[in-house]
Amino acid sequence: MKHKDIEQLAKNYIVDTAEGPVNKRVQEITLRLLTDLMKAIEDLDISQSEFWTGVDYFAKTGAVGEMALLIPGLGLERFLDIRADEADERAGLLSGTPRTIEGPLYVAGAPVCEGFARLDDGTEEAEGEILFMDGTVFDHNGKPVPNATVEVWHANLKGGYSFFDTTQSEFNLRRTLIADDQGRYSFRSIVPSGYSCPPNGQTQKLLDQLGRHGHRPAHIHFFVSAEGHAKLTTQINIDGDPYLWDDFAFASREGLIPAINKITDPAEIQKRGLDRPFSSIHFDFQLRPAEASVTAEVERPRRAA
Ligand code: MBD
Ligand code: FE
Repeated sequence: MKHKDIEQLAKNYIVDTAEGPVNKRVQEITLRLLTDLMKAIEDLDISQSEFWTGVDYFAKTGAVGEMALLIPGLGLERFLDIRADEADERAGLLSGTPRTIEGPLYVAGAPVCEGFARLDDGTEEAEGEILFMDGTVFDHNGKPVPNATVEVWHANLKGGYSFFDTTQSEFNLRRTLIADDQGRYSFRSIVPSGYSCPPNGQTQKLLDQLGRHGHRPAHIHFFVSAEGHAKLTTQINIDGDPYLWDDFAFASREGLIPAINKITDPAEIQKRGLDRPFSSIHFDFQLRPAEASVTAEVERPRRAA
């Protein structure tokens, strides 16, 4: 079938059939996606069996709760960020800490702590490397933002996230930090491991067909927000991870890979009340002004506990 005929057919099915009130935006998007899909079926001569395999794939992926994992794996979540960066750039607002994807594993409602928090419940302390991280939240003029909110979440040593990994304690490795009156935050935790897609899951099943791996380098997620500033969604990477520039979700960015320092000085160790060396990361956030909110606040379904 010719593309022109496909366009007419899709319009017949979606537009000409309307007899009640129409949500024009939904109609426009549905028509476009349907038309493009029909063209792909035609151009690639997708068989009926292949078509139903695809339908079943998406149905199962949704049923097991992996749609929001497949999206970053296909690069779509990163693509949305590239477009948000372009919009900020057009508005003259592309500054501050780079954004990078949220991913599917945020959970709202983490305990709120002022200034400092310990994120880990101690169960992996002996096996893991103790991490201290601290920094300041600055505004676009380089002024500290008092009492900024820093939400932080990361994986454990097995690459699992509490809530989704029900073997972990409630809100393990998740906190909402309120920065002090000089915009400073700090926390103690353990250095996380990288995440891997469930090996028998739906996302990995497609990645296998594409000859791709499903690994992420070790990382720590943040939402940084404050009144009058655009909410920042970002991550930092743990430097040295073999997957640092080979992330299945394409989220690594220059500017988000702070130095991780091994602290061996006995005086520093004692000061933290520890008996062995630990790792330390210093990382400052810089927020963009609220006018950037055209692209700042992303609404999506999120888990809450
Ligand atoms: C993660 O931890 C993550 O951050 C993303 C983007 C996808 C899967 C797991
Ligand atoms: Fe993650």
